[in-house]
Amino acid sequence: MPATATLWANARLALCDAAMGELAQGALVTRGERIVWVGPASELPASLAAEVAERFDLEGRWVSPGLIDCHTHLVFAGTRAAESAERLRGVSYESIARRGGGILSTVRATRAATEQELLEQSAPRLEALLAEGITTLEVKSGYGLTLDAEAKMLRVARELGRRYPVRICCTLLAAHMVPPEYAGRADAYLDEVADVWLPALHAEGLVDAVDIFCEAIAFDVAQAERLFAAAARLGLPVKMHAEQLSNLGGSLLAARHRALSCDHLEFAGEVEARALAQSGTVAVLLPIAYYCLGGGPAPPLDALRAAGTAVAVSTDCNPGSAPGASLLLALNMATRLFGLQPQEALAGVTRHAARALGLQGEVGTLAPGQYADFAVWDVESAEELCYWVGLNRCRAVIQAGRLSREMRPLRCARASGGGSGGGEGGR
Ligand code: DI6
Ligand code: FE
Repeated sequence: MPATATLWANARLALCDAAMGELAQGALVTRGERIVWVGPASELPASLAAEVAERFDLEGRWVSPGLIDCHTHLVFAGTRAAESAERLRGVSYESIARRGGGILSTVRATRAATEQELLEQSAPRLEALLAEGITTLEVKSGYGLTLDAEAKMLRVARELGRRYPVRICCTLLAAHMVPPEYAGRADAYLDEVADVWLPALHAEGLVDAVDIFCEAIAFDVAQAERLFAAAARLGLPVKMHAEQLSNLGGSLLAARHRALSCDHLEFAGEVEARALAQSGTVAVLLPIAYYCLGGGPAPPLDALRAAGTAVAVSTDCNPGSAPGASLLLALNMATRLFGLQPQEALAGVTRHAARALGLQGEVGTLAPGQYADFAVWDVESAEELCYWVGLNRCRAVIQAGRLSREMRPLRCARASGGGSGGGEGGR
């Protein structure tokens, strides 16, 4: 039988299992796209060692699952730098939205962009995330707000997933804002999205999940309920932007519908935290948006901890409230601004982020059967991952079993006749 496996030896493994365990002298074996074995190097079965065709010596480096950015609006056109400057002069995010700026300003730019332009403008943001060890990310629509423009955004997201070594989950967020064509007719718009656009886009294979912005400037709880019912009819999971700027009770509805995640949550409290824990809904915290909107209450971390809610951390990469494409920065901010411990933050961009996308059986932990998605870091620990501000210590990225990125070379050798020593070169 030909040797087909790859051994990743001499690693410090952050398993990101339920106990957030680590293996100091660990090894991983991958075959094809999957991990087939993880354990202490000394316990590698001889039968498996015989199958190893290629051996990487990670020289004691720290290895985590590939990071997961579970909430982004990465595909959009233009910027809103001028609005950001206005906010610095004291104009609020909501008042800019109410006069037709904000999200609707990005809607105008995104509608006007061709598919190619949208792809070219979004690619650098994706590249920045990939350089930080991200191997899975979610991309939301929501800047098209016509059937065609929403489809265009989702096709661009799918195309990015084909062109780059990354798994992209596409979320329909047509319920992001009421478009000008439906001004004053939010119910009619929502019903069109739920009853016509969602089935059509789903039939085209463009939708993995459905999201809604539940907020006074966007949609209310009754509208969210109708959208979630439509998603359920198609067997699609749901998510919600909830309790970001006020508390409308969205997260309680999301919990009743067993949403994958409820995101933002600055205005949530103990009742919401318990409801999310009971429904297994992940609380996704978005510290870059919190930072850029300039304060207000922080998400109720103590209540989330007390309730046992799974907490994820994400960039929210978008042109308005979170113009940033750095999950490492979000990690640092989650610890500094929200008080997460580094191990909680690491769980938030691995195992819990996977759950926020319904992918917990596939990614987010280092375990046999999972996709072989992992990142090699020039750091000592999770503490160090959250510690640097604007310094990327990612050394290499492996996505679906393939070395997709090598910032600095790893030591690799082809096993020839059983010789799997750590010699340099060999590739
Ligand atoms: N909440 C957010 O943080 C983003 N969308 C949303 O519903 C902001 C989107 C934007 O300002 O463009
Ligand atoms: Fe968002």
